[in-house]
Amino acid sequence: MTTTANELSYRIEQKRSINAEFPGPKSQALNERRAAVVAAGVSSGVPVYVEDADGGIIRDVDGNSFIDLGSGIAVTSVGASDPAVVAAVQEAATHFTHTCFMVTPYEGYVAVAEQLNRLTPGDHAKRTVLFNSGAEAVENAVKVARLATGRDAVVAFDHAYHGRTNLTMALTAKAMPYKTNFGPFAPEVYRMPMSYPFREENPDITGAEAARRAITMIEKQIGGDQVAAIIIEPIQGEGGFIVPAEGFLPALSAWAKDKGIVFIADEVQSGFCRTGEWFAVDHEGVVPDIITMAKGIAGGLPLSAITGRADLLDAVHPGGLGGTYGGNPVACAAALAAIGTMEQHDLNARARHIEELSLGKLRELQAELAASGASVIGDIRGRGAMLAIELVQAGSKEPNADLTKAVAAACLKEGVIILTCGTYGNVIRLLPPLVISDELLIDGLEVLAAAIKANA
Ligand code: PLZ
Repeated sequence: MTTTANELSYRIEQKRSINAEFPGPKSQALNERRAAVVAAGVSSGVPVYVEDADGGIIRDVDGNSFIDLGSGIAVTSVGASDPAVVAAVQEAATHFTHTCFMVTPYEGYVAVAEQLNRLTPGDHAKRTVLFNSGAEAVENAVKVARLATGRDAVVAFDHAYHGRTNLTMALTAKAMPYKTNFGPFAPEVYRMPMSYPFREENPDITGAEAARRAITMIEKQIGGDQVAAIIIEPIQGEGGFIVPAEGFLPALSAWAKDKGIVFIADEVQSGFCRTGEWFAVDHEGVVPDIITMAKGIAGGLPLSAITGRADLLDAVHPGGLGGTYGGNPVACAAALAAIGTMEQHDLNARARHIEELSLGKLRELQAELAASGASVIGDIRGRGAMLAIELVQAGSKEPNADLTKAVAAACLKEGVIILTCGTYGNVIRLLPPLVISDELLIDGLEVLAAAIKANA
């Protein structure tokens, strides 16, 4: 039986409350300690330190309560302290925190694989392997594809983000900050044009035509029979929440199938109810050969996975896949609990509700701005609780990164945590926890609207 989101309950008061001066003294002291010991290469968008988090609220060490519209980059979909996840973690940790599945296996790993094989698209025979991070899942999906096909080339897309390890840096499109000076990069990675409806030269190009454009380039530059895998985020995350034109993904996956190319959907950011379906490919009925998952999968614990066609995964020799921590027992317990919460509270429906509520408000704002001669919202897009607005110089399509930064800063000042993204740094993205209350979400959206109006 499912219950409605109205029956969600919270431990911390779900209310924004900010002192005029923050970071407060405790966060400032921590920032000083940090500067002396933590490498400068790791930066944080928000200068306060967290003490507690629940539902749609993050509370800092000085008692400020922020509205969380980022979910730790799409991770805490069930909240940062979902009672079911917390209880499962506590129970699992009481028994054992680690044994290594490659040494002495345990049930949790098998149970997670059963759930992922059930929830991922397609009713073909599937196999699953568990890892720790999204990048590690991507690396392994490519390993499997190369072994199973005996081919080398991997196709990725413009605006793609797949991680920060060597191969996944190569797959990632954006140089700064992800790649600059970190090379040389892994070979045999080819980049193809994405379907990016807002920025197409020909605004009438269909999804199928955009797929054909990429396929023609693959055929010319690589040859379809040389390609091991095509990897794509069905909705691109860091690159700007780009939703390809309808028909793009189905055409690409159909062509891949025809050529014996492994079609990998990177659902690290878009998976697990985020878009109002279990996976973003579900919106167009696309069935990937391998799907990569992480982030939302385990309610905040580090866990990632690849699930794919049994014939591909089982082609790998015993011992060919693994890792010390992959499928850690505490993380597996958290994943089983998080999936339970998603089903119990029907978080897919909740994500669709968030979409409806937010899009209405954002479109009103766009019209209001246009009427006042400040049309800085170039595009509003996304699905479910993975929504974005692309900011431009008024009346053009010129990216407006300065405004984007100013808006995020203005929101933070009012106690609303908002993330930005995009190849051109001009996209505001909304990734609230799916358990956020309507009141809190509306409050956050109103702060966002005011910040855009004030800075436009
Ligand atoms: N694939 C689609 O979104 C991670 C990265 C933030 P890891 N996205 C957030 C940052 O600046 O590091 C991501 C993703 C997609 C792969 C990854 C990589 O996942 O768990 O960060 O390795």
